[in-house]
Amino acid sequence: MTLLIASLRLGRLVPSHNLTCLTRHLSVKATYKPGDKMTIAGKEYLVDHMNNITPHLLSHVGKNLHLQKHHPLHHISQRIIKYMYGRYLSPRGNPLFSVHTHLHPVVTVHQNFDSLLIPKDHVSRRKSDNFYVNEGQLLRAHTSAHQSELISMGLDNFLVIGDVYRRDEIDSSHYPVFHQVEGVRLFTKSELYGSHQNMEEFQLFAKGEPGSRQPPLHHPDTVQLLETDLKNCLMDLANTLFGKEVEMRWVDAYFPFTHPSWELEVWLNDEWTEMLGCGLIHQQILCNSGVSDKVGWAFGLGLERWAMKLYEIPDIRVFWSTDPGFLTQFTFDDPATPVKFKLVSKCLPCINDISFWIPTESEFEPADFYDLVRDVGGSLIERVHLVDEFTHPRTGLTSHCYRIVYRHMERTLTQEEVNQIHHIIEIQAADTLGVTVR
Ligand code: FA5
Ligand code: MG
Repeated sequence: MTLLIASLRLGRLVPSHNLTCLTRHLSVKATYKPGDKMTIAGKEYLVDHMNNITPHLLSHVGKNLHLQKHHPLHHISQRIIKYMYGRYLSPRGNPLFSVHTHLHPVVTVHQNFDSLLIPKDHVSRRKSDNFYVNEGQLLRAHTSAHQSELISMGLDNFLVIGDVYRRDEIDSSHYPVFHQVEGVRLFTKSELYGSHQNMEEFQLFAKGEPGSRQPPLHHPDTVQLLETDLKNCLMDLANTLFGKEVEMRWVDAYFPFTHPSWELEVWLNDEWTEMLGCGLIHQQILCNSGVSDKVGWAFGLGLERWAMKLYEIPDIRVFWSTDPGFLTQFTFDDPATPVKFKLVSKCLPCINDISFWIPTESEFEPADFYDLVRDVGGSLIERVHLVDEFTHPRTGLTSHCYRIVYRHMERTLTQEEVNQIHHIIEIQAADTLGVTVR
């Protein structure tokens, strides 16, 4: 990353006459070429043509905010663990759930997609949506990537907590790196129906076609019991963390790996915000993992969203701040300490638009532009989104206009500072994406 940008992030200013040499430096941006080795969280990987991990993104890997002692993501994950430990106990009074917080973020395409029955042509596999290391490996897009291997290892009740990576748009509740908590709970027939006197009369599965090779479908009673246990678990978690009055609602959803599936939304920053996805684990996944005699549920929640609600943090970028004004607000040992985040200063944003013609012969993806903007502007980028698109009636050329909202977390940026970064983005976009800035 250049001196200019690094200095801006540290809150210092570099005189504008440095701009020419800095932009020249930027245009020979370091990227990995096929055959190169890339070190990710202490492990070396061979890069191929699929690699799209930018240096800026790479600088986030291994930070493990969820493991940093006084970080809000650590506090809230401790509270979720404590809640799950207390809720599900063995007959001897020990917690049923095991907790996995150190699984390496690079996973195989098989783990992230195939093991979860995500079809080969599913849009979620696209290069424009993920950060690939090479053809066979990527930075996990969700903690569900670990479900199958942990179930195969014989685990019935577990949480996975870790960093996940997606080439999403940036706004106050989306960031390309965030943290998820995955919960999985499996039941044998006697665990699910054990409390019924006439357990023999109940069935885990509905009667299928004789001789069918399809995995069995859940019996409607099984669906009912699993759905109730899952939803109560998650609503009680929300009530435990946010209080009894919190407004929430269930929305039907679709995931290839659960059926039925739901999302839980909570009223946050004046809108309904999706806090988690969940559902009953597709029986095929359990059969493939060697446990065809059990049924179960799973959920995946976005830790930042939960922490934003709990601590009233208005912007997801705040979690990456190393500013003492932020971190000292969370310097306490008991994770249950009630605290509401106070914005150190609400610095004003600066908004600049960029318009360009898309090259006719290229497969231009907005995600490539979003990465470029983030790579140049780092944490100064609050939001980048497409505001206008049109095709010229005569030339057939398409133009995109993107709005970039710049905001420093600790001070107000000057228009001149923003113009410098904006100019570098224009040069880089022309250089690396082949667009023609208008
Ligand atoms: C999933 O990732 C599924 N694996 C969840 C799941 C697990 C479903 C197990 C069923 C069974 P989704 O893409 O909706 O689903 O993400 C889950 C949660 O992560 C969201 O509800 C949201 O809270 C959070 N999230 C998603 N994208 C972002 C983002 N860009 N920034 C911050 N949080 C995000
Ligand atoms: Mg979702």
